Amino acid sequence: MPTALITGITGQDGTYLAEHLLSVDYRVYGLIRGQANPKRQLVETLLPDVRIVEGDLLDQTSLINAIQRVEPDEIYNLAAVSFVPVSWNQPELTGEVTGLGVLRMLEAIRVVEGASTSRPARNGRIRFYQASSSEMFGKVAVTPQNEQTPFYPRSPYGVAKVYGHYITVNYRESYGIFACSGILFNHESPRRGPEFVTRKISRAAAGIKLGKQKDLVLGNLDARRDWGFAGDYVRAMHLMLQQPLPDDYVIGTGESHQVREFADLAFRHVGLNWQDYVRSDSQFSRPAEVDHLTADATKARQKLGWQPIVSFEELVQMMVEADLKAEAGQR
Ligand code: NDP
Ligand code: GDR
Repeated sequence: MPTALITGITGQDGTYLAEHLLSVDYRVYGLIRGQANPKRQLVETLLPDVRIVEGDLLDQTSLINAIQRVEPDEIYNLAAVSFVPVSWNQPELTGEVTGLGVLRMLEAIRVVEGASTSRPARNGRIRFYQASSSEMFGKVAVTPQNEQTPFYPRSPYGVAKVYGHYITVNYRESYGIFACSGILFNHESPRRGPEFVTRKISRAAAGIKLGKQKDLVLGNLDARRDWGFAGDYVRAMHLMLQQPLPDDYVIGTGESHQVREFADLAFRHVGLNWQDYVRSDSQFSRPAEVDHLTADATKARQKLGWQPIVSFEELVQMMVEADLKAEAGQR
């Protein structure tokens, strides 16, 4: 039975990936930080078969200890400061966790596998997945974006992810570590954090429909994103680590939509006109915006045989339906 270690197990992707790996007979460990992390209970309830191991991306020794204890075949590094606006307010923390945290994971693998510049881990057992991001493309000059598109990050988060991406490539090339970088475009679900725009909209549509919320204030309604379903994207992460050679892959649907289109569909699903409830305010604007992202996932389709199943319309409906149920349950 293969063993996987997932960092970021308490996040959206961590829970879907754990479910997927358990469904294909993995032993799954999740790394949880902090002395009394309130999300630990959420993981224990939602994923009782996941074993917990303690560690923090800020603490090198804890990562070495975790790998020595778990002896994983595969490591999925999903942990990060992942909310883009936070990265302007806490740029140093973002650099430490989202950027240098990747280096610490790779160093932990290198140390445990005993690799050095004179002794590469050519037959290294541990396969590593890094959660890279379409935010690395940022201010794009080319649409759609693929593995060859240059990076132009627009936030401290995007800059930290570029470091994480290149250090992953570098440890692969320097030490022979089986390290892959998945450049994933936005993916959402009913488990998405409420601070991200899609979930903010789906919760508001449900709340307004049920008379629990009056209106919704957003930032830039014109931004375009390539939004897919998180459950589809975690399959791609797993597929990357099953290939004969490590490589980097862009993952996305190839379709982009504006924030206002997401709002339109979500409100229409509950029989309301979004323009009656949504307004835009500069408090949610960003110092530097990423205007438009669209994936060219041809390589993933051809080499991994991966393609998304859930459409944009189905995703919006799934999220609004889940929030209607959640809001009604809280009454
Ligand atoms: P979430 O924000 O939902 O989860 C982030 C996770 O990182 C949480 O489990 C959090 O744990 C953990 N974490 C934060 N700081 C530390 C730390 N110092 N040590 C250990 N763990 C820590 O993110 P998603 O699930 O949405 O995304 C997963 C990864 O994929 C992230 O790296 C994100 O940047 C990247 N990504 C996401 C995309 C998306 O659209 N969702 C697209 C492209 C990339 P805690 O509960 O303790 O805070
Ligand atoms: P993003 O996701 O920054 O793309 O990063 P987010 O949902 O936060 O923003 C998407 C776009 O919507 C615009 N927007 C708003 N965003 C938020 N959060 N709140 C608002 O009120 C609002 N109004 C408009 C934003 O300006 C932006 O253009 C996500 C994260 O998961 C990253 O970790 C990941 O790397 C990328 O997706 C790919």
